[in-house]
Amino acid sequence: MSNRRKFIKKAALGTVGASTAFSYATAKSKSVTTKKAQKKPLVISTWRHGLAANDEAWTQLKKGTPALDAIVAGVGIPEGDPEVRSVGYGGLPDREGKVTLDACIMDQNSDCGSVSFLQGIKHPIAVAKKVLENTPHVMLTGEGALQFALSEGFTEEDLLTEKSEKAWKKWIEKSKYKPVINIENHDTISMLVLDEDGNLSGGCTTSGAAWKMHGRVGDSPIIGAGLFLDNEVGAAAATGLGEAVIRTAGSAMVVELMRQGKSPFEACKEIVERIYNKHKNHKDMEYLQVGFIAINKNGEHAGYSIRPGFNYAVCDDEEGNRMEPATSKIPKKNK
Ligand code: SD4
Repeated sequence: MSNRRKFIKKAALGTVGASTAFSYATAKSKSVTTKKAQKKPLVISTWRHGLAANDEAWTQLKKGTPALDAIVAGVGIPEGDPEVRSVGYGGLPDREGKVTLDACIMDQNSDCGSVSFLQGIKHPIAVAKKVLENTPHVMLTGEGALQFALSEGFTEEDLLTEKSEKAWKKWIEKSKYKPVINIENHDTISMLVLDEDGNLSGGCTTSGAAWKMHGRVGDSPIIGAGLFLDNEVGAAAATGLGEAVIRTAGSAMVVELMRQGKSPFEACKEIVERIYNKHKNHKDMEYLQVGFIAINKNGEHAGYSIRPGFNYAVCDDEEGNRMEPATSKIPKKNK
């Protein structure tokens, strides 16, 4: 059986965790640990749609495709899937019924590219990579990002599916902005890769918060907020309420704590707790969800969120492609 088919089979059978092949770096119990992959490469992605993204990225990496291209191909799967309502085509629109997309990508040399408030282009992550490669800049936004994409050969198309339009029309009946945790607002795909050579890279792509104001940009295209890595240390990425992640420079802080010697688990936990504490009396607290994933140079990885419900997909040679639960600050029963 080919490696790819083995992975698909394993994923379908739900081959999750629980192997002695993992060691637990800061272990007290399995639920509070950073997990260590035995071999490179390693790919981790936020949420269940991370499984399909990992599968594609993994196939590419195994063919010798460079990590950034593997990321573009991997997260391109949920971007192109109309059933994934929080990323790319089929993503839920803003309050004016416009699908606006944010994405960024970063490589081992700290080179990065980003697009924000981009409309009409199905694969913003691919445009972000072109920004990295073909411009002297890091970020392009709105109309300028669209013009750049078109000049690079991307095609403009309508990204609002019938289903998403219907959902928007229902929403405008009441027009109340109160994101539903883990459903409307928190399914950005972020992918982190430790490649065969031990180098780190990452990408992040989203249609952002559903029913946001027109022009709103979240954390996902902002290097240091939605995604950050330092090839000497580790990589981190966020999902959840972008405003809270931007206020705290979330992903950059997770990487900085790993630089100071914290494990991915400890680093994610500390920043989630900081965000929680900073928002205790904030109007956003009622629906605040933020989750981070992180990996370090040794292939240790972890996920941690404010509220339960967050999980991430992990793919390595030892155990294939499977979901791992993230630990949450607020226990399940208090959800
Ligand atoms: C944002 N962090 O735009 C993103 C939301 C998210 O699926 O995770 N969406 O705030």
